[in-house]
Amino acid sequence: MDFGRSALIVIDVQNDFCPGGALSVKGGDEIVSPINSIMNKFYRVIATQDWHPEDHLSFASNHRGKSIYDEVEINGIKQVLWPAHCVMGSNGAGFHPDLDQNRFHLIIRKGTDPQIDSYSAFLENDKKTKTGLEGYIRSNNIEEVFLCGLATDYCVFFTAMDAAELGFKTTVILDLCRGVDMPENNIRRSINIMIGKGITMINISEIL
Ligand code: VGL
Ligand code: ZN
Repeated sequence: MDFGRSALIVIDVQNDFCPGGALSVKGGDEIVSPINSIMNKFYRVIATQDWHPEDHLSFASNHRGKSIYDEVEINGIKQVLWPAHCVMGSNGAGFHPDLDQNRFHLIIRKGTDPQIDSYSAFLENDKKTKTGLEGYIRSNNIEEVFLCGLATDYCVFFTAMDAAELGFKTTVILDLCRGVDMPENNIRRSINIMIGKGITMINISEIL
């Protein structure tokens, strides 16, 4: 495989998405060391952090009478209500302590606006507001992106779909992702939609 001008995008490998965290993803910590082991293959390594203010609209605690995992519609945008997670500056928002941050060229923080969520590292959930990641990638003449991280069926999925839509050759390293799988079979459904979009699915063995 040719990694010429390609970027690895490491999505949300943060304490709150790992076992013991506020929105723990099963096996989230298992991907840390293999992700470290592939970083040096890529021209650029970009990491993202979910980075929410305390009054963020995605927190169930900010909606009277609502429970965790309820779905609501706010300003015409569907929103799953999550336990409070990745509060900016908190330990839960920090990268997993074993993740090799020294190799990051860029860190993108998303979901910082209290009134809008951002699963994708490219566009907020209004599908309009840009995070700046597209500009960085184009400025660096990067044509191909490889994705790994958390969660397969949320932030990895939406980032991959936007990357493909923007015209970048997009590959998901599936065994370096872990998902929420909520609702049931959401991971499988997300993978099928990504494949339908022309996104390539590989495993780490195809990189090492
Ligand atoms: C994520 C739910 C809420 C993710 C972020 O990183 O996949 N999921 N916020
Ligand atoms: Zn979030």
